[in-house]
This record gives sequence, structure tokens and C-alpha cells, in this order.
Amino acid sequence: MEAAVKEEISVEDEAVDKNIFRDCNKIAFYRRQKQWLSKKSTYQALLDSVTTDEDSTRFQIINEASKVPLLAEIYGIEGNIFRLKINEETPLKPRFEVPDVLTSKPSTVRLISCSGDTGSLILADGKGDLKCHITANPFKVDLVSEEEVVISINSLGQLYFEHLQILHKQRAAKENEEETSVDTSQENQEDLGLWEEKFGKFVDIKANGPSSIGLDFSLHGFEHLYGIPQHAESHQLKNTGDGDAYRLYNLDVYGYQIYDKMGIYGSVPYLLAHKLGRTIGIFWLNASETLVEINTEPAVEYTLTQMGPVAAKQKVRSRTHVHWMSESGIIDVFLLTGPTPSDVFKQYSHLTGTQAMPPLFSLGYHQCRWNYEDEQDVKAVDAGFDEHDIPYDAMWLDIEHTEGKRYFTWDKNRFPKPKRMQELLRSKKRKLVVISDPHIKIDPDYSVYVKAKDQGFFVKNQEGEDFEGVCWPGLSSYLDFTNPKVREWYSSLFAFPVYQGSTDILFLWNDMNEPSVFRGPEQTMQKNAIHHGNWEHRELHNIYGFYHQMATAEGLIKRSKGKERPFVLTRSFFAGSQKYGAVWTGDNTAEWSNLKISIPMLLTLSITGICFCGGKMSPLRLETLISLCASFIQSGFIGNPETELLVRWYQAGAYQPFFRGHATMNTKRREPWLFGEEHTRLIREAIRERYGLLPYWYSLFYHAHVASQPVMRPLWVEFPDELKTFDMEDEYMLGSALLVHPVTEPKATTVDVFLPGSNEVWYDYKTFAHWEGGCTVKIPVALDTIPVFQRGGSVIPIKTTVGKSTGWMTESSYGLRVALSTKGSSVGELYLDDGHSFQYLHQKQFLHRKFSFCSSVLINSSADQRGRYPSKCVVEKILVLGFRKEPSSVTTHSSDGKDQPVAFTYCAKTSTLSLEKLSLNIATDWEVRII
Ligand code: NBV
Repeated sequence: MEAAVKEEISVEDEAVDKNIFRDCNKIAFYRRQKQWLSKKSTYQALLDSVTTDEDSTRFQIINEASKVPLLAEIYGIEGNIFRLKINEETPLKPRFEVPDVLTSKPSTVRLISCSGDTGSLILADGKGDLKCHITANPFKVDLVSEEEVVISINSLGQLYFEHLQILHKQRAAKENEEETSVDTSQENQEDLGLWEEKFGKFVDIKANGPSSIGLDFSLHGFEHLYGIPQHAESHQLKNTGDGDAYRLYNLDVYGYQIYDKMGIYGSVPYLLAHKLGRTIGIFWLNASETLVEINTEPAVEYTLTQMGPVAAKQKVRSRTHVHWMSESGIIDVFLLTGPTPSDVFKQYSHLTGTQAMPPLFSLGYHQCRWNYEDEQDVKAVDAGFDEHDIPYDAMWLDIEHTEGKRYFTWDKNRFPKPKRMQELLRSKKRKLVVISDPHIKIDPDYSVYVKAKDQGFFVKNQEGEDFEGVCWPGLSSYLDFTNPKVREWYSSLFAFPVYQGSTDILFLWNDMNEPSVFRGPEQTMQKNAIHHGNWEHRELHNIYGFYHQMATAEGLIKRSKGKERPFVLTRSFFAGSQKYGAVWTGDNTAEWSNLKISIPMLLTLSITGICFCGGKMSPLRLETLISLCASFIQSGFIGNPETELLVRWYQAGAYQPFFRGHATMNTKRREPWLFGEEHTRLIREAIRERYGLLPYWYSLFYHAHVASQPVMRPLWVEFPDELKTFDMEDEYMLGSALLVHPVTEPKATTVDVFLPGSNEVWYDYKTFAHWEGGCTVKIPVALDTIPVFQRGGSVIPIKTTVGKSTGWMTESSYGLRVALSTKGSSVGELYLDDGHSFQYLHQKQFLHRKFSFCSSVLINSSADQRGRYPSKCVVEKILVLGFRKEPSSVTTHSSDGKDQPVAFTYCAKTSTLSLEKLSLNIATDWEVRII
């Protein structure tokens, strides 16, 4: 069976077969909504039905044709957020409302109704300037700030709500009894897929009939929209044409096509819009298949000629219409009103949570392959890193490490003593990460299967039996992670005595959790499979992977009795997945274009809360290209472009939040030292640069964790007033201090780097050359160049020596890179804790320091007095960039009043002051005075 499964899924296939997947026109609810909307049937709010309580304001909405009442609820939520819910007032049975994504019941603020005229209602939150204007007929909601409409809801009349119905046959029978005729005109139109929808050989029988919903939002003055991952698309969302929409439907798309709006592994139904002076967000909380259309109407200027002799001009602002359509559930939408990008990030994480604080090791380099053959192989690769002086933190094992893809087991021949292997890694201060997929092999001798089956923990089919589908182990059943009991049980499987052969250095990787079902429709689960609570899979498809990662992360926390931070990488995700770990971008292709698109894809994930994200380096089909390149060399071509791609991928990866090398099965080995000495050196350099910057990375993650700010940031987030940055996606910021422009073109000799900000100054990270902001500079690049620039005004903490892994660097000294602003000042931070436990949270065992440079004095002071962490580490080096004149003396001044002179070197050519051999404890207050 296993061989058959491998044959079925050819891992060498070149391009994705798009016929396996549906486009909009093959999606029945899309066709239905389009057809119905063309009839322009309107909804009316019945404002005499308004009721208000502590939490919300409610009123009925009625469609002029169907007359079935809907109930609208408007909530004001703390932090300038509005929530609009629309559901059927009396549905035949409850409709699905997404649980577990909101971190808690959002704290509401009471909305006060101000006077509106008879056909309208105005709600205000009583504090700020925000108001909600509800117009009765046709129903429309305007969100107003400072007397200006920011967002209009349903101004295009695209509100759409399919009411749950009795199956028409039953209804006909019932109504026959009552001797009335039934209008079956709609039901007869097979292509509307009301009760049954065909796609290829698959038929989706819909027990609840059509249940789709839709609504439009007009964003006034906004032309730049971002978000709604996951698509292999540009960072700025594009307008969608006819029959085209961004699809949110989690799918296993091997070798996905780029610049395409088809849904891939994960979905975050959350979109941001930005214009000069304002950023907003729309979070559409729905876990069923969702489509998003985007349409920008540019600004227009009318000349009014009837105004008399002087022609008057009237300007109509540009606006972008966003049309959301979901297959099922209710309308539950949050409007995040900003006004700054940072406010929107806070508002979103107030709802869905912030990035989990990762264990420090997980920010290092990860070495993966499908598969490392056996213990001996692991040992050899591990030794290879030391031999070549390349740091790495975690070794990864793919599906072949198990006994026939039975997760939580070990192949006895390949890995006879998994604990011994882990002890070896532990002795090197490294970790092991193993894969655990959600499908469970149907095998009466496999205890995980038997226990899950006995307890009824699998997703069910229509007949009420366990759903069965084919995946890596052959015929499998799928755990129903939407059931809290299943999650609890699954998490208990990670307990050390239960997961035989596991130790506390073993962490997890969740793959195939879209879920991937090999012979299923679109390679996933039938929509009418049944989950806990009798919900159809269609209602919650997009949240399945979220729950898998949640259960895994909880398992790792539980096995440590609540003490240790988990690390779990997931392929599928939903809004809020950031609380459980990291995400990667799946099975990409080894082409330059794929390297290039990894940047916008990660930027999009980052601004939608998922800060811990990374691409896949040395992706699946690199092997093909490498063999090709060998023939190039033989036929006399100079250079080795394909190895060049590998190097560039490492260099880009070193500056992305999650940094892992991976390779597919049947490929030649691809460890960093297998491409000749020069390339080994370049890869070593890139990885070592990453390790040198770990204090900065870790501090950024802390900031993401406590203050919701993304680690990897599009330029527009840092420079929201600079129009030119709004569509930039070939460069980005790491925090607010580093600008990175990875080389993503073959044989590049220069890259054009835009350095934003008219009052900014930027320093080349390596040469210290500097430029004023607001210009594009041509930077010469060789194969060892990673174009990185430090922003004037920032202080970056680094490690001065790099060890074999993060574990070897705990005690090593710090350096501070002080880059002066045009005003000669700068600030920065360092966050530090034990790197693995929750003591930073429960016992406040952390150190948060602030560095500020002003009037030639650098001060190290506490940024958070609550934290304590005994660190003996010292600051050993300080580099001041942009220091205009050679100092006459430099002294350190400690908190006990002692002054000490410091030796320094000054380079007038680069305006760089360098202080070395310092011994200033990182944890105490001190000053460095430059005279
Ligand atoms: O588990 C095998 C692979 C894994 O290496 C890869 O990273 C995942 O994205 N997995 C997909 C399944 C195989 C896909 C062909």
C-alpha cells in the first residue's frame, strides 16, 4: 500500500495540476451570489425594532423579496473596534459560529445612540470620535471618524444570506399534505449546487442545503490593501476581475503556482488597508470556504458647469470595495479602526492573541530533510556542522522516522535507540524536531489508532462511521481536533512515558493538516464529513490545522508540567495560529521567482499576526536544477547559477523569522558543505550572521509577544506617510532598525535599494557607508553580499562570538551597534531570559534593558523594572556609526560612581568609533561618555 501511495503522489512532478482545484466559476455559492446580486434585491433595516443592552445594539433586517428576518447586532469593543454580527433571527437550526479563535469574550464598550433622522440611527462609543451611522433603507452602515466616512458596509447592496431550508422533497411532501404548491424553480437549477454540487467525480451532498453569506465593504480613500493569507501572491492585494477572487480554502498544493489567488495551506480572513494618515483592518471571522473580491475605483474629479460662470470642481475620493463571500456560517466581522498600523496590530491581537514567545533555540538554524535515514546519518550530519564550523540548533526528522507512518513511533531499524540519539544532540546543546501528521493509520495493532477509535475520536462520514481517506500510511482516519476531548487526549500522547523514546529536547512539526486527503476532492476532506457537535466539515474546514497545532502545543506544555515553552511548526493555519507556534510556506519550487515571492508571502503572514514564519530553503525541486547546472558547467558555462540560488536562499533565510533548510526525498544530499569550499563559506557566513544577530531577533519576538508588533515588517508599516513604500515587497524592515533587501535575481551585480525617510540616515551593515533617506541607491553586490542597512537612530544588540548553537552562546559577550540619527542620537532595547521556560511570565525572570545615546553619552538603563534575571554577560564591544569627529577621551561610568577610561579607535573615513575590550555588565546601569 505504501508504495502505491508514493506512486500516486509523484514528488517529482514539475507544476501543480490546477485541474485538481476549483476556480471561482466551479464554486456553486459564488455562482449563486453572482446571479442573485444581479437582481439587485435590497435589504432594509427595521429601526423600530432596535433594542440596546450593555453589550450590543440589535435590530432586524429584512430582504424585500425573501422577507425572512435577519438579526443584526453591533458591538463596540475596547480599543476602537466595532463588531457586526448578522444571523438569521430564527434559523431552522443553529448556524456555525467560530469558537476558540477569540482569546476571550471581547470586552465591550456601551454604544450610545445619538439622534439620527427617522430613517437612520447613529451609535457612538462615547469616548472617541468614532460613530456608526445606520441607514434603514436600503440597509447601510457607515463608520465615521472626524466627520469623514472611513468604511461603508453594504453600500453596494451585496449583503447576501441564504436561509436554512427544509430539503425541498421534504417540503414538497409537507406542503402537499397542506395542498399548496412549492416553487422548485431554484432547486431545479442543478448548476446552482443548492443541495448537491459536483466537481469532477466528486459529489457534495448538502444536508443543510445552501447556506452561504456575503457582504461588501467600501473603504474610502484607500487604494492599498494587504493581508488575507495564504496566497503565493504579491504583498499588496490586487484588484480581482470577473470570475476571479482571492480564495481562502486550506489545500495541499504541491509546487503551487506563483502569482495566483488560489487558496493554499492556510487562511487568515483578515485584511488591512492603508492610506496616508490612516490604517484600518477587517477581520471576517468565518472558517468555511471564503472568497474575497477587491475592486479599486480611482479618485475622480468632476467639473460642475451649471454653477455659473466659474466652473466648480468636485473631487470624489478613490475607494476600494471588498466583497467577502463564505460558503456557510454567519456574518461576524470586526472593524479595526486604527488609526496607525501599530494600533491595528494591537487591535487584531486583542482579539486573536499575540505571537507565542518562541524558545530561543527555534530562532537558530534548523536542518531538515525528507528524510535523514537513520541514527548514524543524524550523527554524521550533526558532526558535519561542527566540522565545518557552522552553527545549527535543531535536527529534523520527516515521516520516514516512524514505523510505517505511525506517528509517535520510531522505525526500529533506522532509529533503534531514539533516546541515545537525543542524548547525543543534547550533549551538543541541540534539539530534535519530529513530524506528526493528523491522519492515523487504520491498523488494529497501532495503539494510537485503537484508542482513538474506541473513544470515537475520528471525524465521521455521512453514515456515522469513521471517515477514511488515503494519506502517507495508506488508509487512515483523521482525528477530530475540533473536539476538546480529542485535543486533550492527543496532547496527553506527548507525555514522556506515553511517547516512548521522546525526551524534553524533542519538539514538533505538524504537516498535511489542511487536512490533506490523497483521493479526496481537491486533495482534502469531503465537505459533508461530520465533526464533533454534528457540524459538517464545510463549516470549519479552514480551522482544522489550527486545532491540530493547538493540541500539539498544549501537549508539549503539559509534558513539562506547564514549565516549558513549546515549539510547533504547522503547515496549515487560521487566524490566531500565532498563539501556538510557527508557520512555513509549504512546498515551493526551486526557482528564483519562488525565492522572490517568499518575501511578500512572509510579509503578508507577518502583518496578519503570524510573526514566526519562514520560507523553505532549498525547496523541493532544487535537485532537478542542480543536475541541470552540472551539465551547464560541462558545456562550458561559467559559474554555477543553481548553487548561486542555494546561497541566495540561505542569505535570504538568515534574515527571515523562521530559518530552516529542507529537501525532498530522492534528492541528492544538500547539507551546506556539499557545494564546494567557497559556497560552504558563503552559507556559513549567512548562518553566522543570523546567530550574531540573535539578541536582536529575540528582543523583536518579545516585542511581538507583548506589544503585537510584527518582527518582519513591510516598509509601509515603518514609513506610513511615504507613498512610495506602499507597494514595496523586495525589501523590508526587521523591527524598526534593519532594512533588508535580499538578492533574488541570478548573476546580480547590483541591487537598487530604496532607503526611505527624508530625515533618516542609513548605514550599510558591513561597510558602514551611509546615505540620507528618501533615495534609491545602487548597491554593488557580489555573491557574499546580503544588502542590509541599519537605520540611524537605532541601537542593535548583537553577540560578539558565535557558538555551535544558541545553547553555546548563553554566556558569550554582547556588542552594541549604535547608529546615530541625523541629530546624533539613537535608542534600542535588549530582552533576555532563560530562553526556554515560562518563568519570564510567572516569576518575571527576565531582563529588559534600554540603550539610549544622546549628547555623546550612551546610557544602559532598565526598560522594565518588574523583570529580574541574573546575567553575568558583559558588553564587550560598542560600535558608534556616524560619529562625526574623533573624540579626545572615552570613559565608562558605573552606577557605583566609578569612572574608567576606555581605549578607542576612530576611523574618520567611515565616521566610525569603535570601543573594544569593555567589560560592562549587561544587567546593570552604566554610561559611556565620549568627549
Ligand atoms: O512529510 C513529507 C513532506 C514534507 O517534507 C514537506 O515539508 C511537506 O510540505 N510533506 C509535505 C508531504 C509530502 C508532499 C509531497
